[in-house]
Amino acid sequence: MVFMKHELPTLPYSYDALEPFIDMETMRIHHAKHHQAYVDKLNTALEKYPHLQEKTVEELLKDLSGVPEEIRGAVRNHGGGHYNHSLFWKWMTPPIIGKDAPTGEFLKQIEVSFGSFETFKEVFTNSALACFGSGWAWLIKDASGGLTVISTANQDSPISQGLVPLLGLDVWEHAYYIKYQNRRADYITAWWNVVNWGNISE
Ligand code: MN3
Repeated sequence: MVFMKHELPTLPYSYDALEPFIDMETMRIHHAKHHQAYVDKLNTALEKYPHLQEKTVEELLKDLSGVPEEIRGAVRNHGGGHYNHSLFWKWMTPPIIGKDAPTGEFLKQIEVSFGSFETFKEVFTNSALACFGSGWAWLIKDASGGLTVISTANQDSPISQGLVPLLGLDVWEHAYYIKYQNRRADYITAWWNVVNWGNISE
């Protein structure tokens, strides 16, 4: 049996590609240090459990109760960190003029669920601001297919609750402290400029 180690995905852009909104130093440390640490600690947690090494991180997180109690917390935290960040990088892109909002069917779904794109942004921003301590704000699709905004603590992933994350924002201080210090609101405002609406609409 081959031990399929979890690996740090390469970024789809360079560390300085999201400047000036997300700075190069933050991106470098966030990806090469923080995300790498989640990957390493997930692999370490799985060392003693060969049957779990064949599963994808998504499969592990969707069925945390199937993970032995001894490593459940580690899989939830580090597996969640690995999975959430892998999505997070893809949800961002160097800012493209004129592509700063969703279009087509996805825009329609947002309008049905929130009334307007501007209202959605407000609801999502407020959720990201209100998230106490470390966590994430999410746009998710629920079981009935409706779109909702939620937040989760730490690295808890919506997929562990049976929800499909369509967009997520990391509001851990490590995501913004170098450039924005305690100004989470400024980080969120800047982040909207680098959201990859093309990717999310798909
Ligand atoms: Mn992070």
